[in-house]
Amino acid sequence: RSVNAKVVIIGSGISGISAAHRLVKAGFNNVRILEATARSGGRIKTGRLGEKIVEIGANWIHGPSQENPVFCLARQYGLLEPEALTPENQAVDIGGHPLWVPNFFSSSGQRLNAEDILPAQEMFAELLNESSEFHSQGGEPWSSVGDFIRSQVKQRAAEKWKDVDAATRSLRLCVISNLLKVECCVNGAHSMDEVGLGAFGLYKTLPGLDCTFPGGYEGLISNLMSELPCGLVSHSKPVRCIHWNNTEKRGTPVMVECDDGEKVVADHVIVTVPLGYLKKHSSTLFQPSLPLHKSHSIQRLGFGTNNKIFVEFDEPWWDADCEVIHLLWEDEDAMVDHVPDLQRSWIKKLFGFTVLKPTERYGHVLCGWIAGHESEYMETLSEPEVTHTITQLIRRFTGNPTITPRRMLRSQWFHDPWTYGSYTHPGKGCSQQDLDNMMEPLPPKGSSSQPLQVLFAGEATHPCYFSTVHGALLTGWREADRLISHYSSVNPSEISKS
Ligand code: 6YU
Repeated sequence: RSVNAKVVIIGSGISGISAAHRLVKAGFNNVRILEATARSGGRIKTGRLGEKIVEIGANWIHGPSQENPVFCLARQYGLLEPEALTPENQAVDIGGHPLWVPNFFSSSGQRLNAEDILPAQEMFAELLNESSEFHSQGGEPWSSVGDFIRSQVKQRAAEKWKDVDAATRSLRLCVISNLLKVECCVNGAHSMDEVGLGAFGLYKTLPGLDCTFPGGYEGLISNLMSELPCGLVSHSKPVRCIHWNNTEKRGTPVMVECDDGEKVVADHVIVTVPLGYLKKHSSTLFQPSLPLHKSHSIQRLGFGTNNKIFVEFDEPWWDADCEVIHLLWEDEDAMVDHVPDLQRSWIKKLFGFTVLKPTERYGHVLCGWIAGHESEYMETLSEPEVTHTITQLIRRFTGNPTITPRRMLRSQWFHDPWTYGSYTHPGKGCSQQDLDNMMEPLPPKGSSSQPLQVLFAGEATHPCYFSTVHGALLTGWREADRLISHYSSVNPSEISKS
């Protein structure tokens, strides 16, 4: 059976590709993807640091186990290492918090003992877990995760650490600052003061120990693309405006206007552009404008920046078993996760580095993580400036004035005009309703005009796996299924038997 309805998908990231894949398999023969850039993959983007494969965008399969469609596809395409496929790996359930072996360095050039850090780490982990619970309790005593954590650390430190000497207590509070910065990266937020406490628990994790793609995440994209008909994706084709409820051409209610002037008519459009792009352009992208509840949710949900800075060294300055390096600023016992002066101290926002493993494949490559406005400012600096600042930082924290990186490569997601940031988090005052509003098709329910003219997919539209590749992929399938079930039940005149 084939379906002739014209479906235009805007964006060739994982959600657009997965929607097209599903529709084509179900017999839709008039599907086209319009993609602004010259490549497919969007925020899945594999690059090179010298000879080494590095991920500029998505890094891990979060929760690689049976329920994760990215894991299942990657396994099917043979893209994973044997270890990731083992039942043991799939069964590990750490609630999204990786158990990496850490090394700690301080701003006065000291190596710190992991045992001295542990009480602060444990308290922070406990508070993150508690933060997730307000969602189901139906009340939020503080509006943001940052406010909650700070107030509770003050209270609990006064009780639990009352016999601890002042220097140790101060160090532990510096650890809290560092862990708040880690969370800014995890959430893609400028500060944890901007992440809503009541909605924090909406995000759900899957079992499985996070794994990577040894040949690059883009292998997933190229395998999926190879199963689509040739010419289905038009690259370098930015969309400027989606005219819905369009009466100009009878029968096709949507007209998509491209930057190059081409006008593409469609029965249905699936919009997969990132939330960052919607925040900036939704007032001109849709004609007529979006319903108010939808545009309010677009503004309420958060979309911040998380960037990576890859640095390669001739020799490691960290332990052989180390998986993550934390940099603790000794003047940060006020539990801060943002800096007062971007130009002078943006680098203080970088929480540290993850170590690329295995060493046989990567040599000595670290990935620095930096979120927020400090990260956006970093994007405006030249590569030599960033390299210089990173070099000074490492020399200071190790106390070794000779360490010199061999190469550097950083991402610049905020200055990507088709993304404007990295991924979605629930902002203050957000609730499940905002994610429901994000995925609601146009025209809204109850309207008398032709249904399902504009559908919405993309990571920001997933109710519990937002900010991830598997979430994005599932939203593409969800919107494809919406159309498939529409044509199998409601509108048989659109279906021609082939
Ligand atoms: C994951 C991970 N990961 C790191 C970094 C980033 C992201 N993610 P796309 O943007 O891909 O596609 C849209 C397309 O639309 C695009 O090609 C545009 O060019 C195009 N477009 C835009 N405007 C257009 C126009 N006008 N016309 C035509 N085309 C247009 N996810 O699973 N594992 O390790 C990471 C990470 C630096 C930037 C990530 C990770 C997020 C994913 O990359 C992302 O969700 C999907 O790729 C998006 O696909 P898409 O199709 O929706 O959009 C509470 C709380 C919770 C805490 N959350 C924790 C979760 C942890 C998130 N982890 C992220 C971590 C890393 C490191």
